[in-house]
Amino acid sequence: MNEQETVDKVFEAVAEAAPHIRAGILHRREYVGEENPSDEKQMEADVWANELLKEKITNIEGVGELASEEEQEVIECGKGLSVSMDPLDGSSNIPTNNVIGTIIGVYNEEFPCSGENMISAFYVVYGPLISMVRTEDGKVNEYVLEEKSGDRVEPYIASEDIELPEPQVYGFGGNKNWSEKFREFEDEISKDLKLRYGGAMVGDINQVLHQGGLFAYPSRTDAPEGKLRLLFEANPIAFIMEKAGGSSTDTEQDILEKPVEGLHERTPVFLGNEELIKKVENEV
Ligand code: AFP
Repeated sequence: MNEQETVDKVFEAVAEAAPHIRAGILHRREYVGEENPSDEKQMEADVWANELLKEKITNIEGVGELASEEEQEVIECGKGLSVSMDPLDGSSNIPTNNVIGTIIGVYNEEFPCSGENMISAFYVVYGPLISMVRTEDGKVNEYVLEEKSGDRVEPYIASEDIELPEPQVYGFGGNKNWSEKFREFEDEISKDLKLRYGGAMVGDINQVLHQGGLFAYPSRTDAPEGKLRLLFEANPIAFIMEKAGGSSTDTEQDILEKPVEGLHERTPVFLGNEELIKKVENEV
């Protein structure tokens, strides 16, 4: 199987799992009393989505290893591409029934490796519909999933060759612990753009992708590296944003060029229209 065929198989496996993940949340909304490798409380749904996707992805021929936000170590499963996953992004939105997602990155290098080795990325949004945004032939396409009989899921193209439009919205996380400098930056941005922040990266990013603007989870006074994980959240979304004509930074360098030291390391993240990323690099 060549690399593209493997990427397509991973996409199909995630599409097939997505309706089950959403349906399974109903009875898995309690915290399990454990923490994930980033010291965050795990919900039953986090553990379950991780197991479901792990089973599917590690069985794909052409996948050599899988790294998950919910697993301490890399799982070796054969020869081939490396897949990263955040099985349920934004699971603290589950109790209030707000948007959550799944984020996948595919690399042609062993973990831990930088975003420069990424060859494909996609994310699922569990909203009123289940949609999947993926990179394909250097473009960004959005699919809507329709469940058919049995286990079949049909992805229908909803938006093709998505390009970031003129900036309209922004969403910044971590506001209780922003630096003074970042507060001033936010104050300025809020004069031009409409605030849209929901607390799940995929949901907030999906708005920026469709409406243009800036998503950020900056360095916090109590957490200099911010909250988001480089491998599981920042890199795949940066890859998608850049293919949609946008850009990314940690304030000093392109997210995708950042060297990776640890599997679960965090980074400040800024993603969106190029002119806004330049503004971040000049002012934050
Ligand atoms: P959870 O998975 O713990 O809900 O965290 C979601 C997330 O990693 C990311 O999806 C959000 O952008 C960010 O954290 C939200 O963080 P705040 O709760 O600090 O706003």
